[in-house]
Amino acid sequence: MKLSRKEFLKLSFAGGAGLFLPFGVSGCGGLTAGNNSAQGSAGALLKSAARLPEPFTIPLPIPPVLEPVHTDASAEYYEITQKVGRTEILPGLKTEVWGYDGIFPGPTIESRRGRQSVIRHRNELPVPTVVHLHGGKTPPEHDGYPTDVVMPVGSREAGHGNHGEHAELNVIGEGTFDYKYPLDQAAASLWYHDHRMDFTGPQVYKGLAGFHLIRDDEEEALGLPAGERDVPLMICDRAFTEDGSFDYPSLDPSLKGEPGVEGEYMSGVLGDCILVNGAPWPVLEVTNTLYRFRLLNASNARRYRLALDPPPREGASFVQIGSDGGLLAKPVNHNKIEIAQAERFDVIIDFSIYPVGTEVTLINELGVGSTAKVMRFVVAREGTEESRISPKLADLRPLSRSEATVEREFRFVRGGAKMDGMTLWTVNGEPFDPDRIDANPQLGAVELWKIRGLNLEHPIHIHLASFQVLTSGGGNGDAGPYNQGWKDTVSLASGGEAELLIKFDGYRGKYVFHCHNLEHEDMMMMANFEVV
Ligand SMILES: [Cu+2]
Repeated sequence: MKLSRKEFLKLSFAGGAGLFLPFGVSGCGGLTAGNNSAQGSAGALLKSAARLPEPFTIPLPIPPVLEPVHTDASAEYYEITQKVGRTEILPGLKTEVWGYDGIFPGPTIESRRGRQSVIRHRNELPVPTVVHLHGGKTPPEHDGYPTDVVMPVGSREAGHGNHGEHAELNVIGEGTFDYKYPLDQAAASLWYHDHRMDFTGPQVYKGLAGFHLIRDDEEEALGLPAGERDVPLMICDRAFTEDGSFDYPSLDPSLKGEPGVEGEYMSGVLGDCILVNGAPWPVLEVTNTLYRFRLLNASNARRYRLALDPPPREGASFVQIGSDGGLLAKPVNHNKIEIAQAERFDVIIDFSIYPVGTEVTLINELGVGSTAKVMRFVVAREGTEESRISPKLADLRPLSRSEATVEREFRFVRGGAKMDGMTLWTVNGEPFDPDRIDANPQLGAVELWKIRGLNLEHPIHIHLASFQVLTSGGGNGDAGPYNQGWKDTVSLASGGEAELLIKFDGYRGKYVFHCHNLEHEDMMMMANFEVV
């Protein structure tokens, strides 16, 4: 008899604590696999068999901006087809991607604050998919709840309806679904990606990720770099098989049956090739002016500490103007930026400090060898400065501890629960269960959440509700240098803690919060809250 995941979990936990072994004695090689931490990231390195190109030889691609198919008084309407594409990522080889419109990254969507975007997703992939707009304030039925799947086109006829976990899935679309995003929120760099229950890691790894930028008048009045000088940078790591395919250690590479990865990669899949906008270690020619870069770490498990080599002779390497949730109150200078999975840093680099002809490399101080390099800028020519960095950016009211009406604690830890021989990742010792609600915040309330990560690094993402970091373990009793402004994802160091002031604004309903190490997420490090 083959049990569905849910049945298995019910059985596993029927005995309560009896089956719940302490961390490290769970057998099946769990301890070594669980404690893998490489290059500052939870996970194990997968090495490419294909020949990787010389760094800084391939021009940086910019994902195309999607045109609406039509527009009315309140909304733009878009159409995206999720399908298999073949693209040349490594010179001379073709890589199969599962992409939005068959490309990786997917097309960039640009929306105006307060104007609804309606995006019709058509699923021509061989598996169910779920779209989540990461950072979006979205009603629950459009947020991409992990079991709210869009089935492949024609799946009924083709028998895909017999998908192993189908009984637990809530089919919201047979082939297509219109995701409606009100986008009543400040200008920010959001991204959209797959969120299918148990299979988010491999489906994002195959290419299901793209930018969704929100613009507004307030931001445009600031005179920040625009047009070709406003550049989204999606950074991720991948490994390639000899023929150029993405290499990912799925137990079932068809992604139709058994979820999960080979035991060695339980704590995360790290690749040895760094891609920016889908190109390996690309190069971008710039003028000696200000540029805005929207940094996104779209990796499954890799964290980065970004720096410039050489650093500027004077001034800061990066002037941060925005974070996950949009503009900061005022610019913040950094010489390094630590960015965990799913975080965004909106930064300005001032290339006028470098003589024309200088090559400036974006490096990753947490990487080793091939993963220590990210991309290169070449200051190719003089340019006319048309932008500036305003000393005041956005009205951003800091939340205070006294505003919190409820306090909660969540521990993100590898638990003793096992499934198919794998030790699961858990929240407060519990693996994900769509039917269990761990918090019931009131609509409009501010809550204080104390979160702790044990054993390994965990980037924690909360859907719907943005938050301000009050303290983080890495700071001196404060938020630390990398947690400015409104956030939707916070990086917990191994053994790290953070206090979050979360504003539950927007909509009532059930949403998830989870670790954004996608292998941890797929192995159950996820829980529900319901805004009431
Ligand atoms: Cu994690």
